[in-house]
Amino acid sequence: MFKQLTEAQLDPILSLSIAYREDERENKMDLGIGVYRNSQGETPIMQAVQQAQQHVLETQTTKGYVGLAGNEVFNQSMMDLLLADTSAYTRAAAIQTPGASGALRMLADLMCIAQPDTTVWISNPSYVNHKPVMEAAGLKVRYYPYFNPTTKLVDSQAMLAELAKAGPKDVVLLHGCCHNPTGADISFSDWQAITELANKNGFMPFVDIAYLGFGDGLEQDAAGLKHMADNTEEMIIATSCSKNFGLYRERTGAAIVISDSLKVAQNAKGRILNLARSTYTMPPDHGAALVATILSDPALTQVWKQELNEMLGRLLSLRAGLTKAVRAQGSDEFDFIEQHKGMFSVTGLSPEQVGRLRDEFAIYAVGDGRINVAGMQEQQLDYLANALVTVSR
Ligand code: PLP
Ligand code: TYF
Repeated sequence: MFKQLTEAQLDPILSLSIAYREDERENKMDLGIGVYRNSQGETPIMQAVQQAQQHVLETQTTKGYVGLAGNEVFNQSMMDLLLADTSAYTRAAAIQTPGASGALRMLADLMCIAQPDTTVWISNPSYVNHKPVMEAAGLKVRYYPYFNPTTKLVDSQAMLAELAKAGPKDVVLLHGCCHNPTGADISFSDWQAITELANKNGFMPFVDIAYLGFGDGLEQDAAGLKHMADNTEEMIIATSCSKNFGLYRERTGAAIVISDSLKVAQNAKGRILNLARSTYTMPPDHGAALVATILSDPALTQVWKQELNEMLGRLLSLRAGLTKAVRAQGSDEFDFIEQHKGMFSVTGLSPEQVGRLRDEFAIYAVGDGRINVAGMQEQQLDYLANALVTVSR
């Protein structure tokens, strides 16, 4: 049966991590996979998570099944984080999923049942898994212009002109904040304009928010999403706790469906539960139990918010530091890095230049020129700046 299979395709980002691990050069830098690292280059378990873990350890009395929707306290917490104070709050339903990845797939499967001829519009470029996941579910994918390679910022005009062509059979996938891979985010007025287009032309917004708190802070990062949820009838959201709770391997995320009434949203949730049953049945519990513990306890919530703010502060200072270090090399070519949000920046380097970074400098960036800012250490910024300027000459 299996001999006839064509060769498996490697994930470009995950395989970069393997190559990095095997590199024996001492000055190597991993700017590949999107994992937050502190100034020691580590991804420690957050204090709030450790305390919640202790609490779960002491109070959990069973490992019996939880249920198809996972932890409902967690589900409610995700809606509180993303939709509090919006009109959508009372007409939304959430399901715990194995990471935002699980949410993306469950929501894609749901759309496939509700409207099989849906086309999902994705930013060019977008998160590596967006297209494969949508297509695996049976949906069509189309790209809208997004990134301006000259300014390294969003080309709003081109994006809005193209999105004006999306209609009732279309779904427009947006990054809630901290765009992966570019780091270039849409402005609040873009959120307003896309909301207006959705209402005028009938497409449904789909927001993937995997870096809440890594852009400008928890409140601001959800502002665009909230405006949209407040002002559209239907919208879907995939969200992740991998980055902002540091729970990567625990596979913790949620899918949220907003419709014109709670009844419709809850029915959609029920249909996702049917889909989950035929896919993985139930999501893993541990990560969601930790997040629910943290967000149900005001003191622990404070600890978490403070740590999240420290991570954000580090990202901002690395962005400023790298820009300054590049300037010290006599170049202003990378000034845009300071305007980008979150962990990533697309640098504009070609695959060949990325190859030179790896071969000549032991610096690992993704082939599309993306760098993970959190992978840098303060004392390496001059070395990195020199490498960037050298290969881009
Ligand atoms: N969506 C985006 C935009 C991402 O960057 C990621 C990557 O981590 C995910 C979804 C998947 O996250 P998770 O680990 O929650 O499955
Ligand atoms: O873009 C990233 O680096 C993160 C992590 O198949 C990731 O989103 C990368 C590849 C992948 C799953 C997650």
